Amino acid sequence: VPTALSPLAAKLPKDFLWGFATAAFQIEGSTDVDGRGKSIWDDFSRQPGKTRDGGNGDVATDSYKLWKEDIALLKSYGVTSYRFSIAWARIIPLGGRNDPVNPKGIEHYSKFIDALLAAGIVPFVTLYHWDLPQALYDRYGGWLNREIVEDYKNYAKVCFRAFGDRVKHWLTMNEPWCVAILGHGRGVFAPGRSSDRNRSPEGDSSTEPWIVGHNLILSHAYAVKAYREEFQPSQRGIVSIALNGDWAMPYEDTPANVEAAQHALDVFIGWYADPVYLGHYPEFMREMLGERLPVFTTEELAVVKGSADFYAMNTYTTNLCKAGGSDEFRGRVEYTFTRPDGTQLGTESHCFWLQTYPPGFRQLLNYAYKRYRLPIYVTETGFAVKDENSLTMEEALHDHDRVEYFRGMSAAAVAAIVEDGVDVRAFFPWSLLDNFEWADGYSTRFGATYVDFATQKRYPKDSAKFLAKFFKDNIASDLS
Ligand code: GBH
Repeated sequence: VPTALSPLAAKLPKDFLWGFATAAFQIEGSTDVDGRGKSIWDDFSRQPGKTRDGGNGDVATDSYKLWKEDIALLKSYGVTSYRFSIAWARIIPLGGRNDPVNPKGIEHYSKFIDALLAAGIVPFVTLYHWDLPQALYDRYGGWLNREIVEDYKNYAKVCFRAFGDRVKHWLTMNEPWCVAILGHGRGVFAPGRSSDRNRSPEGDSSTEPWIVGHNLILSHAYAVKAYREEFQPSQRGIVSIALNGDWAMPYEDTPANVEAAQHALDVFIGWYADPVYLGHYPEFMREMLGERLPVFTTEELAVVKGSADFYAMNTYTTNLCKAGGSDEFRGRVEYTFTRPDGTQLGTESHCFWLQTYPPGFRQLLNYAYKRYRLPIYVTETGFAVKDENSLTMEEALHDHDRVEYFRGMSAAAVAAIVEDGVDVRAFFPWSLLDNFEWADGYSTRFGATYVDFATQKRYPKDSAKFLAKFFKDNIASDLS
């Protein structure tokens, strides 16, 4: 398989980070081990009808127990970094600022981090990937309540204090859009709130997502302030927030559709990135939501603006955007993958929201770099092969469509770096393993490694081999 960038192109810099990404609830299992508190995903995923196949997070890939195997696997792929998340409820089982810290939780991640470093792998840590301590939801409604800002900050500080001597790359949270919209608008993710009474006994989809988003931004920003004041001067790490966002392309090149595409970017990305990097909500969101969009005080804005050291990009696909939609969660834009001539934009996946389209990724990198003006770390990108779960393992290991996806996405990143001058510093495919895919349960596989859930054995797919070779060939080393 040819993987060289091009005979003339320079190699990626020696300190370019590549590795896989995971999240605690999707891989750990062991939900009642070593003093872990409950998270909002525990009961949610155990409730009938919440996941497609009835799967829950009780075992997942058993990585709380099999962590040494996971590190051996990472090492076999030659990664230089690993992005994983810490379960808040393992560190502070009841979540709050006055609740006790669990030494066993600290110990687990501490030895995990030590083992990564011993294997030459840079730990890249997410503090919050959707597994809110249940106790905070029961106590005051979790992200709906401004109280959480103080509790989240306290949790983050416990982590900075315990791990910051060794962890130099932090993400405060993963994809706040998903927490707000999928958790408190559509109700498809925990805590499952929605105005749709067939789905949820409580919730108000017209107001709650915007309140939750606001509290997520404040929580992020005050945690970063604490890091910068109390830890960064000695620990010298960097911190950001991982934002989901896919490239938005006008369905047809008309002014209305060009505007629609910008509105999609405003709601998916700008909702968070504009306050954090530019110091204000997008004008379009204010227009769309009026008084439903909360307002930052001057003092808060000073904390929010500039509260990230780099841009952390989670991106999977490109959407064709048409004016005239009514869904506020998508910026009142209609999405499609079908071009005006009836052809599909890219290769279909197992997810309704995902097709392969690397040129859009290159455009998104350019857009984010121009607008937010910071180095970009690609903290997630990945593909679920259509109907992979109904294949035999032998068949699934030859994940051709995922190989082609990553071939295209890695080449697009390189083109953005080498030809467009975009400062991209990391690339983390989602995911190391097939794992608990939230509302899809185990019916959708995103792993570059196949997991046989009956035995918990791991088997590299062709895509893992492709990625390992690609980065081995294309990152400069002392030898090359
Ligand atoms: C990531 O989210 C997650 O971080 C990760 O935990 C997950 O396992 C992985 O991707 C694979 O799903 O059609 O308007 O409902 C993916 C980002 C953003 C993708 C929202 C689906 C749906 C938009 N997601 N998007 S909409």
